[in-house]
Amino acid sequence: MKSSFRKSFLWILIALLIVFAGSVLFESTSRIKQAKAEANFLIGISQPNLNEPRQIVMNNEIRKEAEKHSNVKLIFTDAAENSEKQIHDVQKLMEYGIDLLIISLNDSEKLTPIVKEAYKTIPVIVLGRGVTGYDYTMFIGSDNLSIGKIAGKLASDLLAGTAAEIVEIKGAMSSTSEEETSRGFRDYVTRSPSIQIKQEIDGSWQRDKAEDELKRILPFYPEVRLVFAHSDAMALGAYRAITSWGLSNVQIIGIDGLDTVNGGFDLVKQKILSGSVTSPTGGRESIQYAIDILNGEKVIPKKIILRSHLIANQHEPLNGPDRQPYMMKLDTAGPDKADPRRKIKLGVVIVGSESSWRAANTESIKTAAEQEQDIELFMQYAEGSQDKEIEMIRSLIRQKVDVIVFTPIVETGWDEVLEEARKAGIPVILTDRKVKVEDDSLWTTFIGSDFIEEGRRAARWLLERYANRGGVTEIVELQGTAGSAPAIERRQGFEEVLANNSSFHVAASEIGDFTYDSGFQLMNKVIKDGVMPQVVFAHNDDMALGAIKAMEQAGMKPGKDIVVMSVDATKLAFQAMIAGKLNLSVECNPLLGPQIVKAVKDLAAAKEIPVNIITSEGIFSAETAKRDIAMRKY
Ligand code: GYE
Repeated sequence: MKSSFRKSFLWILIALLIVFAGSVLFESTSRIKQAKAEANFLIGISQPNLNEPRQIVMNNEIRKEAEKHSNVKLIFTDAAENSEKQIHDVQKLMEYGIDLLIISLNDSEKLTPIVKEAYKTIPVIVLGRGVTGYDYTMFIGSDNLSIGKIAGKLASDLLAGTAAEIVEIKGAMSSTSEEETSRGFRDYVTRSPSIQIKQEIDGSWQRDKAEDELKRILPFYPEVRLVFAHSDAMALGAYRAITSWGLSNVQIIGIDGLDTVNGGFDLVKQKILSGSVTSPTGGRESIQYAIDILNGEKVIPKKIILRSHLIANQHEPLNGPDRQPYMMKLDTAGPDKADPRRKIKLGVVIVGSESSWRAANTESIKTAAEQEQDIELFMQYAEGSQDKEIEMIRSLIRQKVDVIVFTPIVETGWDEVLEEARKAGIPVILTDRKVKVEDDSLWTTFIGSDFIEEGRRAARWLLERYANRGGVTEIVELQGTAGSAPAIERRQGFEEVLANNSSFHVAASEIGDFTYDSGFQLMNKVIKDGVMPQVVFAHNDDMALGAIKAMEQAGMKPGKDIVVMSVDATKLAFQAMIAGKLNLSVECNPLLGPQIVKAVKDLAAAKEIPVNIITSEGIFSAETAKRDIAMRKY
């Protein structure tokens, strides 16, 4: 009797549980369906966890920004630090029919496949840690190298001249982003021979683990004067370890700078930390770009890197002078600039006639600026001379323009003139090419391409097609202008991918200047030197076309018995691919005008803009050139 009663009770319990579970599922699904019905846009946000303050602040920023749009509804998921669960969360969000996915990855490698899968049907914005490859709509992150440099500069200032030992607390011992932060930090502190980084410890992003690990090693390093922790949570753990040993003269620097209880902002104000470097979450920006993407906005960058700032007691608050380089002073530099109807005086210094890419780039900037009623354009052409560029920038400073946009022909030699622009309170936007300067706050943002990735793409295409051709494939590389970012970085990316493959050998690497003539002359020289390459890799289309001419004059069949690859993907390149003379052109998008104008107007509106805005690009081969040329805009 008892057992049958127990059995029927169990069956009733199971039935009730099923009904309850069903009603919950029905309720949540119907709520989701209702949300989708109400909203024009349903955005899913997949978080790796909600126990890191950073992720909570990210969600709060997302909610706050989304509240500005009544037609947007959000669904948040929390993977509780479990990658398998995060994969399931994304699958569930897709089943709910979200229109766009925003994801902060628990583990880049494990989550890349599901991001790639989602990207096949909806736009995907990746926040923070990157995925491998480029199968997503947009990446928003911060610059770990720059964060490390800012922390390293503060450490050097704090320890100036003293013999000191440093302990570094990392969130993970073998992650790319962590290595970049460390590299930036060392870039500064290793300049002082009296400063030594004695030990790296793994705090696994956790406050308590950082405390325990530091407590364990402190007795062995009595000369420790500074701890650099890669998160404020771990920095607080370090503080607890230091105070538990009764040490008083050890300074602590953290990262994140969140304005939350026990966040970096709070800990610096309490003088628990000597400084913290902000690492913006990108939550606000992710919704701003999500709306643009869902509204079909054409100009969507592939990557934006948000600027980091130092929060430290001896520095002015964030809206003090160290913010000035990023914020245009439209309303403060004198009576004529106080007039809200006044136009933005935009000074532009361009390389000048160089290549068909350059012509398209110049036209894009000119057209975009001239279309704006509230922009007065001052455009100057430097004809390939750095000295002329510097002189033109100085003339724009004398004319008191509001913002300067320029393409640095080469990477170095800009510190002095950029310092003059900063002193004049004029923000500088770099377009197309980057600079190498001592203080990166001398420029406000870089808008252009990822040249290293362009070089990698050319090499990956070559590997995919010719890795098994047998023997060694001899390559001739025609480099762009010596010292220019595209030449340096395309070569870096190309050689990085081929580095471990003995089937490919760069037989000759000649330095050109991105012009047709230099391609023609260099290829003639290579042929006269008796080098018989199977592959020619030119850093841009114009040099490739010049080299093709030289090869044809020498009786060769470029594109057939010699593989010819280049970068830019200009219309001339498509015509050469259709004619069977060029095999591949990696896209380098010159149409930067709209993004430059957007950045200028954001600056004028006193908005902080990303430190890097990287354009979206692909690769184009001869096989599909006839189809693709119809869509080309340059
Ligand atoms: O590839 C080339 C131009 O700086 C990315 O310069 C640009 C390069 C481009 O002359 O065609």
